[in-house]
Amino acid sequence: MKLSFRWYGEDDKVTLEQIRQIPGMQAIVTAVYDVPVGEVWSRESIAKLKKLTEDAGLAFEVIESIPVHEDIKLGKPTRDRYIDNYCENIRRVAEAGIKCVCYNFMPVFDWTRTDLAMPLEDGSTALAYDSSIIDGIDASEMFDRIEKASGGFVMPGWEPNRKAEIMELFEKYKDVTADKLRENFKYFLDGIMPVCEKYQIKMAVHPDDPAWDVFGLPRIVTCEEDLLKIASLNDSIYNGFTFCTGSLGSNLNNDLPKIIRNPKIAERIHFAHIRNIKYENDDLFHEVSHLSSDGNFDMYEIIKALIEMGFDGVIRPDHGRMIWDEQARPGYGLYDRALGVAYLNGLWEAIKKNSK
Ligand code: CS2
Ligand code: MN
Repeated sequence: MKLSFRWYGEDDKVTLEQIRQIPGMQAIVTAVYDVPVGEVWSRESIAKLKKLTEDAGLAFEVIESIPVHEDIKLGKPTRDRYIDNYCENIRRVAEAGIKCVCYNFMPVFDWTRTDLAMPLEDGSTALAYDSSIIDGIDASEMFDRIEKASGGFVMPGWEPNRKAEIMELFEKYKDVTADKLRENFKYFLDGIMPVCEKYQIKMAVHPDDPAWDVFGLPRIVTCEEDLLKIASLNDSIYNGFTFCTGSLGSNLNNDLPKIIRNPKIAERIHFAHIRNIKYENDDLFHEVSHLSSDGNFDMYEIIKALIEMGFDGVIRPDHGRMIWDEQARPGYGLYDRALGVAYLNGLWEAIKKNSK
């Protein structure tokens, strides 16, 4: 495994110097953030990220994400232009040394939460999701809640300037069923895979978060069966997955170690996100520290399954809690994610030594 940390570029409060001091840290996961979705990233922006990362002694290895334009997910005639742009971005990041691109295929929104700073018993705060709230409101109401709760930080997909287009987008998705979305996914994959093969870029689709339909929008990356269907959309091994425990595991019916142990899935796990969540009741889950005993997942079994299946890709801690009075982007502070890395290091070393 190659340990990595997500870094939001020069605006990130967490610095590359801090990241480098985390034990075992090797690589940075980042993206160009100032280009509208669907457009081509400048070579200069990519080169700058690479230089900053490498000057800090870290590897420039994974892009998370190159977002997929809604017209591609909707299957609009304009999608070809956006797929061409996507291919161009793949070429450009590959030329800068990138090996893997994480992305998602969720309509309209990336991860959804009802609370960005839910107080936990120990005084920390964490992101939370309460179905009983979501099930009772529409997207625009949700949008308002997030804007109020974010304390100046923007959640991916919920940028303030998107509010106006949200309801319009909902209208456009009205006739898009899960099967239709999957067809559009195949069209996208068929369009980009030849370029991925040529430039050896492993595409790693991120599971939907939470792993079920929200606000009536279809979601197709939610469980083992979905992953197998995606694998069959395009045979290329470059058509792979980000194994995100917190997202897939939000549906407790998903047995994470079992999914990893499916050889058809394991061979396509190109990137891993590790975090833990805890269900308080049937509706409400919140994020917790990475420790198994703090949440619903058995991290030992998850890491063991990855090791046993020969995972040798890049891995990163996903969201962390806000602890020690840190003020940072929700889910993406330094401290709790760094503690998560320390724990991952421990699990990895112990499992490796025990498996000899
Ligand atoms: C990330 C996702 O913060 C997170 O949960 O794992 O936002 C991820 O970056 C995207 O879904 C990938 O496109
Ligand atoms: Mn994730």
